[in-house]
Amino acid sequence: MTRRGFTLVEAVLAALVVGVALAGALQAAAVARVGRLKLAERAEGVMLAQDLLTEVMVLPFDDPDGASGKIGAETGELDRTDYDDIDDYNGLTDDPPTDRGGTQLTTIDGFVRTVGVTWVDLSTLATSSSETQTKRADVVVTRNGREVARLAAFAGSGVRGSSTSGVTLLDGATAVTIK
Ligand SMILES: [Ca+2]
Ligand SMILES: [Ca+2]
Repeated sequence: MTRRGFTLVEAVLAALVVGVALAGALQAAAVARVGRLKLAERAEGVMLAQDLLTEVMVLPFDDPDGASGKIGAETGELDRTDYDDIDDYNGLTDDPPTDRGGTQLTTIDGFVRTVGVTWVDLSTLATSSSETQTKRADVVVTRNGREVARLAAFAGSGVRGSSTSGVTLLDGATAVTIK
């Protein structure tokens, strides 16, 4: 018996093979796209973290009106436009991320920045509940509730000036943690 072409079964099998190959290719493309989006999200998150950490760390170690002995904004300092020392930012939630003037920093939805500031023991870098001469600021960036980037920096009272030249960045302080 001579064969003049594909039987129906062969045609169906061929279509299946093509279909499976196409599905695999589409899945690979989707995975690549998710990977690209994740990278873009991470890059944006790190940028947003660096931006806010810089805003915090250029400020004086203590309030210009005198060290208050507590972490947090002083009386009458209601928002970022009033903040004038590092620890004023403790507890800040920036949602959506904006600069100090209120201009939104990213067009990507879902990003939120938070800041925590604590005293730390300089020798151990452990958090201290009582006043020390060193403060640690942590900026955490999340997107849709998931942590994207976290940056931390340390400042010592004796080495701080009014400019960034006095900022003390200890080993590991500038390490970017991406999750
Ligand atoms: Ca202050
Ligand atoms: Ca303060």
